Amino acid sequence: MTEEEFYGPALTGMKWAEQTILNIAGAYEWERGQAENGRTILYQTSRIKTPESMRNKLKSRKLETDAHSALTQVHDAVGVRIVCAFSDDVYKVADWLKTRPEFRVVMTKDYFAHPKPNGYRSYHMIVLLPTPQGEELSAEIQIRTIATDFWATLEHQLKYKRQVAHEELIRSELKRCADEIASVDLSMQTIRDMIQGEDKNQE
Ligand code: 0O2
Repeated sequence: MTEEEFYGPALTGMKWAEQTILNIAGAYEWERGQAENGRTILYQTSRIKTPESMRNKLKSRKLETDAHSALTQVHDAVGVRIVCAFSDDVYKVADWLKTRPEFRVVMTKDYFAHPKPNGYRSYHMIVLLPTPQGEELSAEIQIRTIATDFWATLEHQLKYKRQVAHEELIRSELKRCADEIASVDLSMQTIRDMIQGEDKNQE
């Protein structure tokens, strides 16, 4: 089933919402004039959730597997991921996004402050955007460090494998890597703060 067949006329507004969020986040550096210390946002990715993945999610929650459910019962049919270098930048970008007039932040989940038991770390925001078609659409913005994005991309592969040899070992190794990544993220942040502190002292 194609996106058009599954989401129907709502797809136009969904694509508009996806592009609007990418444009807003893409303007962060310019609006904040922070480029002199290196880019805060390294890259962004985005997607409209595939009909197959959406139907599986709805099925697993025992919900109707149609477009109406997809757009009202779950919030990540439209998803944008923002990847930063440093942990502090994740919160700077999140705080800035919360002030944007183009959408309303209706929910946040801080998996950095409260990592999942498997080690997943990320900052999630559910936003509501009024579309030019006069509807209100929800979208999920995930903000991560590059190191946690690297981890989540590999861990995500487990989800689509029905049978994985040595699954227990893989999960415990991933958890160990997640903890090491959290520690490296903290050290990198500390080193950056020291370097930038040096700059300020020399001014
Ligand atoms: P995919 O394939 O990335 O789309 P909600 O969407 O708010 O109704 P949910 O799904 O519990 O409820 O929200 P949450 O916790 O914000 O998670 C949504 C998305 O975050 C997931 O979408 C993943 O993209 C990511 N995510 C959450 N937990 C994990 C995790 O443990 N590992 C990885 N790698 N990613 C995670 P989907 O629909 O699961 O998948």
